[in-house]
Amino acid sequence: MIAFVTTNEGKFREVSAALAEASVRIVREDRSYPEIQADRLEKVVRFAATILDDQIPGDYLIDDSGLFLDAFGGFPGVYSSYVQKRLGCAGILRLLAEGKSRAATFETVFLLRQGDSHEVFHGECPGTIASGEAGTGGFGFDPIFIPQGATKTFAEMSLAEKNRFSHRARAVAALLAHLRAPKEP
Ligand code: ITT
Repeated sequence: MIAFVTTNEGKFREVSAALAEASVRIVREDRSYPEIQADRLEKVVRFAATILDDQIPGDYLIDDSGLFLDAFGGFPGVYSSYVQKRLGCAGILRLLAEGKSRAATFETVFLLRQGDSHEVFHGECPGTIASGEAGTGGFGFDPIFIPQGATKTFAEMSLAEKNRFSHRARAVAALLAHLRAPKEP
């Protein structure tokens, strides 16, 4: 059994639904861990693992995600949580007024600790920032993000639909490929 360590219920719902399709079960461990200031999500999860390794006895999974805006060199990126709390979706829409590029990418990095090993998995979803907020599903920046290939925001999609496009679902696919790969003897 893998513990998914997250304070974010929305993440847990998405990951557990995607893994359930492959008959992999996870349990939620609702606790926070230190997130360092770094330029890449991968560094954040790798540092967090050095703390969680002593706190969590068995196998665990963590997810660090961010919204990267082209117009601002990737900001808020690793600072997405702070920006979501302080500015919210409305703040992002204000920043993008005045004809700036609306291209954006969501990224997720997972770290899986199994036994003594740490494995990292990435998922990305390119898209655009909508002209206004739409939809009530999902969480965080979902009301303003339209993934490439869709005409509505993540917040206007069902969980299953979001999982067909999302950064997190792509990270789940990479995780599943690893879990299914034959183990070294
Ligand atoms: P953890 O306990 O797992 O760290 P968190 O919500 O703090 O939960 P992150 O630091 O990874 O998670 O999230 C960064 C921010 O990006 C946060 O404000 C989220 O709401 C937002 N976010 C992450 N994934 C998202 C998604 O799929 N859709 C919309 N917003 C998302």
